[in-house]
This record gives sequence, C-alpha cells and structure tokens, in this order.
Amino acid sequence: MNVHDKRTEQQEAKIRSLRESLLRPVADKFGFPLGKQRGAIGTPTVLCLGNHSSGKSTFVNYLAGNKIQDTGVAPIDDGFTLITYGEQVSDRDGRAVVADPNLPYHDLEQFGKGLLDHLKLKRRPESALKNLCIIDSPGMIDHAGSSTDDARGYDFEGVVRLLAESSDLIVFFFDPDKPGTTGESLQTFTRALDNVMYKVLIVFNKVDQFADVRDFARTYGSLCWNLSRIIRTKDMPHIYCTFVPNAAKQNGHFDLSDFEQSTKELLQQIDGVDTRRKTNLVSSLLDSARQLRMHASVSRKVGWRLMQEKLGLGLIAGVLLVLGVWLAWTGRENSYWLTGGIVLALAGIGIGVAFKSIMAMRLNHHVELLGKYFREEYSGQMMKQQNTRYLEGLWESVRERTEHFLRNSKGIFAVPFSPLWTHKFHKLDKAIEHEIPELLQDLSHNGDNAA
Ligand SMILES: Nc1nc2c(ncn2[C@@H]2O[C@H](COP(=O)(O)OP(=O)(O)OP(=O)(O)O)[C@@H](O)[C@H]2O)c(=O)[nH]1
Ligand SMILES: [Mg+2]
Repeated sequence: MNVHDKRTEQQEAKIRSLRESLLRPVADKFGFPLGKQRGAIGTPTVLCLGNHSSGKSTFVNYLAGNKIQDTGVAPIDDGFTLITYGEQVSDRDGRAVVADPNLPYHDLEQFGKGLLDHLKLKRRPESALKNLCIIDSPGMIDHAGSSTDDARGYDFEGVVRLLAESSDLIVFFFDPDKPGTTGESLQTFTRALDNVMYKVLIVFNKVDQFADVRDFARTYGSLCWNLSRIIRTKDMPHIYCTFVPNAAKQNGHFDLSDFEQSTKELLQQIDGVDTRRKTNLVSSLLDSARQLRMHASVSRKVGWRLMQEKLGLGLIAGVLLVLGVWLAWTGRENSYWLTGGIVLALAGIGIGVAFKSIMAMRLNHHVELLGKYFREEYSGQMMKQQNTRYLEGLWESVRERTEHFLRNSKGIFAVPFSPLWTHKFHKLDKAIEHEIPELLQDLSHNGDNAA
C-alpha cells in the first residue's frame, strides 16, 4: 500500500467514524434520517446522459479502452448500462442488479419491470475501469404527442434523478445535430438535475464535424441560447467542446487543437472523480451535521419544556389526589371537609385522565413556537457571525423534519430532554467547525497532489 492509499484509507475511516460514532447516535435518538450506512466509500461513478447519437457510448468505450457498447447513427441504446471492473467478462440483467446487496441500486426496483427490462450491468477486465463505474444511458429524443413515461414504459425522469443522486459526476452530451433542441433533454435538465447541477459537466461533442469556424459558432451559439432558457444560474456554465479521437473525421479546414485541449480537460475531470466523490461525501456530511445539530437542539428545547410541564401537571394531579383523600378521610365527620376532599381528589383524577390531551395541546403550542425556539437557540451565533440569512435558510430546510419528529414522538420520554445532551452538541460543533472542514481541506490537497 502506497502513501496515497494509506492516506485515503485514513480519510475514509475518519468519514465513517464521524458519521457512525458521532452523528448516528444523535440522529437515531432525535429521529433524524441520516441516510444509509456506507461501509466503504464505494466506486466513483460517472453518469453519461444526452441526446441520442451524441456520442455517449463512443465516449464510454473510449474511457474504458475497449468496445463495450454498440454505437451507431440510429438510436442504439434504449436502456441504462452500468459498466465496471470485473476480472471476468460478465453481464447481468436488471433484476440481478437491484437484488445485489453489494450494489447501491436497490432503490431502482420501484420503477418496475419497465425499467428492469432496460437495465444491465457489464463487468469487464479493462484496467481503466478499476475503481470506476460508468453509466451509459438511452439517448434522449422528442416523443411527439406522448409523455416520455408512456413512450419509454417507465418513469425516465425519476430513474435519471435517482442515478444522478448516487453518481459523482454527470456528463451531459449535446452534438452539432441537436444543440439543445430535444424536448426530453431540456426537460431532464430542468426537472431531474435541478438539485445536482454542481455535479453536471456540459459537453458539446463531435465538434470535429464542423466545416469551419462560422459553422461552429452558429451551432455553439444556438446551444448556449437553448441552455440559457433552462439553467437558472447567473453565469453560463463551462461547456467542454470535445470529440472522441478515434471516431473523429477531420474535415481538413478546421483546427482541432483547442478542442483537443478541451477534451483533455474533460478527461481530467473524470480522472479526479474519486476525489470528487469523497469531497461530495464530506460536504454532505457537513450539511447533515449542521442540520442535525439544529434539529436536535431545537427538539431538545421542546423536550425539556414538555418534560417540565409533564412533571408539573403530574405533580399537581398527585398533590390534589393525595390532599383530597387525606382531607376527606380526616374530615369525614364534617360534610364540608368531606365534600372538599372529594372535589380535590376528583380534580386530581380528572387531570390524570386528561393528561394526554393536555400534553397534546401543549405539544401543538410548542410546535407553533418552533421558529421562536430556533432563534433563542441560535441568538448568540446570529449576533456573533451576522449570518442570519444562512442560519434561517438552514432552519427552513430542517423545520419540517423537526415538526414531524415532535408530532410523531409517542411516550413520555420520546423527545430527548436532558441537559446532558449539551455535551454531545458541543462535540457536534467541534466536528462542524474543525474536524469536517479540515477533512475537506485534506481532500483538496490530496486532489492537488493526485492531479
Ligand atoms: N465525427 C464524430 N463522430 C462521432 C464522435 N463520437 C461518436 N461519433 C459517431 O456518432 C454516432 C453515434 O455515436 P454513439 O456513441 O452510438 O451515440 P450515443 O449517444 O450512444 O447514441 P444512442 O445510444 O443512440 O443514444 C456513431 O456513428 C459514432 O461513430 C465524435 O467525436 N466525432
Ligand atoms: Mg449509446
């Protein structure tokens, strides 16, 4: 094992330990969904999407260093193919893929037979595939007059969304024939990739086909025009203008050297997918830690208030009952004392009987005040860092979960209330402020060194 591998292993162990030993116990207690445990960091995955005939499969073959996928001018792929390393050549169908506990694709089962008939796993002994999984996808087309769901027999957009979430890099191909004019690709962009745009690389492929610069500029402009209608960022994202060397047909008039450079840059991005995966993982760990910290501290505050009220109400009911019984017993000769005692005892019993309903009302009351509790908990930080908007945004993303947890916590001790949690919260703060950012920094150094 070389120094790089050893460092990677240490980083993976640190990510696991932060997630499982620090975040998980708090998340479990406070009913916070932390996502599934990932034993290992997993295989870095690149998802290829784009118009039909834009060169996805050709590019996949080029990356893998062998002809694994069929290619051609007519629409070729009508399904998703996962391509990864295996010592022996082996192909497995969709059912085997979703059933395999070692693969992270169990969730695809929900799309039913329509998808499973269009899903494959190919293992190949190419060394370029070691520690890499490439997903080739069906080309996007315009399905005139029918929704893509009907046309494909499964929820294409849903499948893309799910695969995009678990991938580390999404390469979206356009080509000179269809520079962003295909209805399905525009739809996929706006609906399925909305939350993962930070992982998307836009590729304008097959640029070797242009006869001259004017021809290129016209089509490139048209691609930018189409993208500007669907990408909601302020700036235009970078577009890699590429071609696959062994598929290129040099027309003679057009200098391809700049595009060679652009192709190289795209390949470099794919080379760095391992670091990107870890960076994504650590970034999402940081997000989860921040959300969990907020959710847990506001919930604990409510838990503490509820506990005080439960104790107070229990105490009042108990005192009334005991006092009433004592009064009725000692003053049994006197009808006033007797009646007074019985009334008190009944009041105590009444409170006991109505305990659950009273507490449900109190819970409703506290849930309505959640925003106030959040501001009380974070008043110090808001004043100190003046980052009110950021913290409020974070609270908006957490609020619904906190409310759901509180409303669904059954039992007297269901909402953790102990002030001892403060100790765990300090540990979470330490991770959020120091340990996780240091890990991110460490990873970026790693990436620089590896590049
Ligand atoms: N000139 C040129 N042709 C290319 C390039 N890449 C792919 N091709 C050709 O374009 C055609 C389509 O390529 P594919 O790789 O099958 O495209 P695809 O995106 O996988 O298509 P579907 O599977 O139908 O979605 C093939 O004839 C390829 O030889 C390129 O960089 N330059
Ligand atoms: Mg293909």
